[in-house]
Amino acid sequence: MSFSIGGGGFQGGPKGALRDFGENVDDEAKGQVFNSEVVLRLLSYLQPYWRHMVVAFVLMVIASVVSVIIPLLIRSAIDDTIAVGDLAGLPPIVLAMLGAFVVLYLSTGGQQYLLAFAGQRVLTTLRHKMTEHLQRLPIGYHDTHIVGVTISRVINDVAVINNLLSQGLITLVSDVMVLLGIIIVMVSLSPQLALLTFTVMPVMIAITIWFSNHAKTAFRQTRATIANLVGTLAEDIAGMRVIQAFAQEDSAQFKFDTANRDNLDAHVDAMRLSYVFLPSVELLGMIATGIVLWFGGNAVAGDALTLGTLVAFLSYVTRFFIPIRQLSVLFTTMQSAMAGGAKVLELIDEVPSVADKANAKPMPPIDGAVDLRDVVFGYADNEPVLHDINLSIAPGQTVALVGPTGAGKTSISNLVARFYDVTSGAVLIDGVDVRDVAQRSLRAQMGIVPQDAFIFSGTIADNIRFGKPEASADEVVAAAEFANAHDFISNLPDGYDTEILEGGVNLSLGQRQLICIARAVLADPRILILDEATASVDTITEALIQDALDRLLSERTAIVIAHRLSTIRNADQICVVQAGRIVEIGTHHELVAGDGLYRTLYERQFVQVEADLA
Ligand code: TTP
Ligand code: MG
Repeated sequence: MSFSIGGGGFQGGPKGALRDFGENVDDEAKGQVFNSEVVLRLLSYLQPYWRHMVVAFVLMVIASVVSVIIPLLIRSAIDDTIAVGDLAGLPPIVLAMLGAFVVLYLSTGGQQYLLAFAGQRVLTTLRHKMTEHLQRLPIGYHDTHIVGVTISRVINDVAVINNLLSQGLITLVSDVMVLLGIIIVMVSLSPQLALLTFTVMPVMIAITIWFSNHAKTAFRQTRATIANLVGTLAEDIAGMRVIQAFAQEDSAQFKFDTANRDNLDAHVDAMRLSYVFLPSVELLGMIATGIVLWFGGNAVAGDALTLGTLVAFLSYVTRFFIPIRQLSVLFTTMQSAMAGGAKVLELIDEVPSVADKANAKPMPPIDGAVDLRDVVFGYADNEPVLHDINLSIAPGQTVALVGPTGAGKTSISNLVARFYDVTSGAVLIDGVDVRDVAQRSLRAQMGIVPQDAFIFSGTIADNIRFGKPEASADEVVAAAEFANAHDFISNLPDGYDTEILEGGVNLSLGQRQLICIARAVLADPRILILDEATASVDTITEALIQDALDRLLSERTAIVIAHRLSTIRNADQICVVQAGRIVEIGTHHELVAGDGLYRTLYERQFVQVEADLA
């Protein structure tokens, strides 16, 4: 179990080992093309850019009108000048067409620019909102959600929403407008030819329905499988050391390949759009053109229709199928966006299980009394892991929690830091129930030195400064000296400015622990929670760490999940935790004098160490 650092509430590493990321596939949204609730809520993010959207809309209307007018200019060029041999009228029409193309060019370009401008900003806002909310969600949320899937929400799902908000909605309106415009003009030019063109519509509708039924599942799967792929990859990279150590590269590769192939299959399915549907629309367009050419040609020969009208009509038939094709592409974009949007909103709506009350006040400066009263707690409902915990710690005392693995020591410390709320009973600090005060004001006065010594990328100084970013260079050095970290840091070529790689891998475990202690020293918390590392370090480092800890613990209330004999011996109280209960409590001498679990543990575990040290 990783732990949080210095009051920030950060998670140590990716979770979800050996979990099947595929669980996600089933709960993707139900393939809706339009979910008004999702769309309305997402649209509200466009609100700050309403001016951009209005201008884009106006440009879109202009572009639609111009594109419907152009074939009419061609018709006029043929019927009014070329066909009657009066070429004097041709230049103005050509000029008008050039003008129309320039207007089309500018309005389309401007519209694209405005949409991209607003869309990218909405994207950034949504990502900001999501990460802000992720930081508010309690550790319990992060412990139970797969890192890769969460990343996929923030990166991929948000991107499909952007497609919808920026391009999709405007395309929808403009395509419908162009389609209506073309239909009106076609009917007014020649009702008979228009009706003939529309004969292909039933086939068109049929294949659209066929396609949408097939694509629905496929597009849902592409979203789910990409989340799965990111999840698998994130876990592989995080667990690379273990994969290589156990020579399980092949099985990890197999697992990844499976996820990769699922994603491929989903995409190939979805690609039906390109290789079946779109050519079909194209074909129908050609058939319609053929029909118009045949009947229209005859009509022109019989003087029932002018040549210009026929040419204009042919141009409309071609254009008629462009918005239809775009609308069907949009249809799939909408499906992805509804699914992605629902997921994004679900994350934003996730109610933190540990939340500040509406009237939560800041925690006053802490003196350091900690009381656990009749505490019962479980991570899952009806599965308590802690029972009837009663523990009273006076300000400045050090309490050591000892006991077998899985007994509930980390869980007790999780409650004191309020990473979780008790099921019943209460945790009081200076007599104040931790649920009545603002979480951050509470944790800002607490320090946590985690078992796995989490180090962020950045310099050593940045890491020491983590809990108190405004600390001066002198303060950082003083904290490092206090923590016995100064010597090793100043021996590094770049000293305090040494860049730490992700996860702190270019530092030894002992060095990382010393830095974490310096971080806690600088933050100077009134209450310190320390999950002592069991990993063995050399005896000199061990002595340095112990010495630093002794000083760190002496000035404040401390709850130590203790493995070091000296920590335990010097503790004011030792709590022996077993199966979620405190079974013994007392000082080292009192407990050794008894014949309970502590004495057994002590004899088995520590006496040998003591003999070694002597
Ligand atoms: P812990 O409180 O983690 O037990 P521990 O800290 O005493 O053990 P160790 O010495 O190995 O660090 O766990 C108590 C029970 O709670 C155990 O059954 C696992 C469960 N648990 C969760 O379900 N979720 C959690 O996040 C944690 C920390 C524990
Ligand atoms: Mg633990």
